[in-house]
Amino acid sequence: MIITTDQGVRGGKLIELKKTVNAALDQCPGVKRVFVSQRTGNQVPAHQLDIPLEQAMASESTECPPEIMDANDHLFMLYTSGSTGSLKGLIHAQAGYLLHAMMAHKFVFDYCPGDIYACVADVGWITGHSFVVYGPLCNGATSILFESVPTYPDPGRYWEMVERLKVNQIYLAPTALRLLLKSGDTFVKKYDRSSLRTLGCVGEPLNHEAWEWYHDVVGDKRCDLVDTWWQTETGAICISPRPSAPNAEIRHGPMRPFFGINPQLLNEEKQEIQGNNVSGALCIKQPWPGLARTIYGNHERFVATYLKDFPGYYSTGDGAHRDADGYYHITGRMDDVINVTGHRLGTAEVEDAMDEHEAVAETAVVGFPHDIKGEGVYAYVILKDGITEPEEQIIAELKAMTKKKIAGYAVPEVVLITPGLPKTRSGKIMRRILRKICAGEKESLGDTSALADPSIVETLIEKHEQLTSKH
Ligand code: 7RM
Repeated sequence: MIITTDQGVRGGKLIELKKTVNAALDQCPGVKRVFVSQRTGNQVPAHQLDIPLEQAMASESTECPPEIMDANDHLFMLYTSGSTGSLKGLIHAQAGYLLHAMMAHKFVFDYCPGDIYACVADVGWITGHSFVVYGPLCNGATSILFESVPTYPDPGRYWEMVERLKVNQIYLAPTALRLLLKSGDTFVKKYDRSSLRTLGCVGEPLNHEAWEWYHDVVGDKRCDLVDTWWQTETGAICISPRPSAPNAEIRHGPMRPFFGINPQLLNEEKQEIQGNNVSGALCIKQPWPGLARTIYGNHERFVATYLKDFPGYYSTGDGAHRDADGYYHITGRMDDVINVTGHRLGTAEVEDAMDEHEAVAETAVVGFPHDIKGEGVYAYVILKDGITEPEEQIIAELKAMTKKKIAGYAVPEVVLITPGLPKTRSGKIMRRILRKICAGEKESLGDTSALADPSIVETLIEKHEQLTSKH
């Protein structure tokens, strides 16, 4: 079995993790050797069974005969940090996981023999496991490994790769799109992208502006865009458009359930909400092949985290909307829902409305304690490069846009213009930190070791304090 950590598990957490693994090893007399790959250079505590992987590989043959495994034997354990709580070692098993990863790679991306496919995610994220390694390998695909950032040496990096390697399918995160669209269209247009057929995206809600840029500029309006929804725990893609399906329709949002997935929206009474044009807690009704089997060493925690909130369902923790035609749209994490004078607001909805502003590259919205309204809306906004319009004017326009597109109660009380946002390495905004900053609780930010660039926190605190001292 291979144990990996997602990118959130670094520094202090990595040491904590290795201590946990070492303690577990002392209890497992069956384990003979532990190969350790020192990728980050962190000084983690060693165990007497540890052998450096690189050293062991140097003396081995490159031939590896296959081993027959049982369907439910462990395939890998992925340690994931989550934004709160201690580390969870999620276990994925052999057959079900591989089947799901293989089918999703084939049918969602419309992978055909001979195609050249690139998933640019970090291998340490579940997206890398399922869609760089296991899914493509099961399909015998030509799969590109990408180990860099989208802006080095310049924001044309992905598209240069597409032209040079004639990539047919590309899979990336919304955070990369929002970063790249800041620099305009020239870096895209200077490369030949005619090989591209399917454009994939995963990790966070994909706002309309980024969807259109990806579809219209990158894909020249002729590629299928698959905004795919899934989680570490679900193993592979669960809700997404499927270009290979008969009568496939490609529109904005993650869309329809993948084979074997039965999504349901549940209300606060824990009942299924029937019909269309409704919103609720996104749950999955029956188990499916790719579902993680357990949290290593703590099955009770697995049950308590995923199966208790809505008895009889797997609880995803996300909110979703089922539109008039029965398609699904993710509205964000349920914990992030803001309650303004009794109105429940999904963060994705407000962000999507503001992202339409032509000066805006990216936004993050959180709630902050408000004496009268219960919670107020606080918006962090990153502007595109080269914007000359005065900030005051942009802020006024953003407020007007949210009012017009959603309602008066959705208008942000505060808009803070910032050069960056606190993100994990898979590009997820850590809203917990943003909530603490605007609530003035900078002393209790909690664990920030999962951040790609921790220095942004100081900048945000400074900007917030400047803004509040002005009022
Ligand atoms: C694959 C992955 C899972 C969480 C999930 C959502 C969010 C992922 C989308 C999305 C809106 C999407 N695994 N999420 N994909 N939200 N639209 N297409 O990201 O375990 O790291 O994260 O990511 O909140 O619960 S993960």
